[in-house]
Amino acid sequence: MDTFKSKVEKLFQDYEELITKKNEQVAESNGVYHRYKNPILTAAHTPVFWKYDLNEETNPYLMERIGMNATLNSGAMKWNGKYILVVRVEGSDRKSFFAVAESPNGIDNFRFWDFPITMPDDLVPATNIYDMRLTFHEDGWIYGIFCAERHDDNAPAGDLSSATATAAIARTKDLVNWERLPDLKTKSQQRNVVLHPEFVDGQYALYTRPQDGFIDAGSGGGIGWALVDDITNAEVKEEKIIDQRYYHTIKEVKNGEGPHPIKTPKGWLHLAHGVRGCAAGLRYVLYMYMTSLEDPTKLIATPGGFFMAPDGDERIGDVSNVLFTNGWIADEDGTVYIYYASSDTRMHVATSTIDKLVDYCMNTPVDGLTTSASVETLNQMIAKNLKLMNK
Ligand code: BGC
Ligand code: BMA
Repeated sequence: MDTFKSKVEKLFQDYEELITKKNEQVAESNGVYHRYKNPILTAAHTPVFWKYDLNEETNPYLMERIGMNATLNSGAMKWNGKYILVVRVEGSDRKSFFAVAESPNGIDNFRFWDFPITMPDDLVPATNIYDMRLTFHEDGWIYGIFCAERHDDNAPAGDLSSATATAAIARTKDLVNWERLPDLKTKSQQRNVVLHPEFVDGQYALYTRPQDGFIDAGSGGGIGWALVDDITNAEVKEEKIIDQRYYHTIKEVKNGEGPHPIKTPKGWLHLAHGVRGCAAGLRYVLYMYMTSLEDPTKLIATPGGFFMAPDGDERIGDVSNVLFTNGWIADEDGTVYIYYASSDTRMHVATSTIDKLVDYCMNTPVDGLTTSASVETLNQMIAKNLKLMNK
């Protein structure tokens, strides 16, 4: 008999089955990284007690009362031996908020903490917040830098779409209680701002992404770098572009830093997203680069092309043709867990190692920016290989 109680039990059973499902590496690989069979988080992974009122008197039909739409662009860190994601959860009302999910192994069994993060507001409350980058800074705080979006009140009456994007800054010691610091002051709008984990010349260092408007990266030029002396009143006075955009590349229209870079003996390893326009809209892919340990504004490796692009089911979602990343974890044994979202809908993991990623960055040919240069690079490799193959 389907009583209210048994229906609730079934909801919880199905939920447990979903979130404890074992994940497996996909067999095919290009040698650089491995994808996994199942997404690690979807809207269905949000707890039953977030969606349903479990009281029979107030919800006799056992209907969802609060809809969850997507789990996407998540910050990541290893913390107390657990793989932690600060997930961008989006409700059916289009608002996103942050919620912590943790896993014992980084690839499956991600479970949300009971409550989402209650993020304090800045002086002017934001309408939406999203895409947090986590940084355990050497000053001892865990920082979250994320985008705060507000309606642009200078827009003509009736324009309900113009908005402003600002980098919001908050810090915590326990991922539950967050201290909100004033939003970053800069000349332009900003998205994809990321805190470097170390002091540089005694200052906080930020990766920035200056933009002309809410969507248009325009004259901003690419991924920037800025030093800030006081993080509790952060202001960008000087911004230097360290990773530029170029015509007819995967980052022609926009690019933005992903998570903060990983320190390796050979340099800082960076993961970023690049955007190009096409008839289907914007296409977002992931790419990598490296900067020097001595001078983190200096590029030392710029592998050409994308590192990962939407594949199979990843291509389809609320905003199709998008891979986006703002979290990765480098484990003690050198394994790297890359957390990425597909099409603004669900979260995935891919694994590689620090050594492989450094090798990828150092030995993937750079983009010569023309078809002739690409063919020349290809010919060189073919000629060398045919010689080896004694042909
Ligand atoms: C969305 C973001 C998106 C941005 C620019 C925001 O309203 O929430 O996901 O990146 O617009 O398109
Ligand atoms: C952006 C990002 C993400 C999103 C992407 C695609 O500008 O900041 O929030 O994944 O657009 O919609």
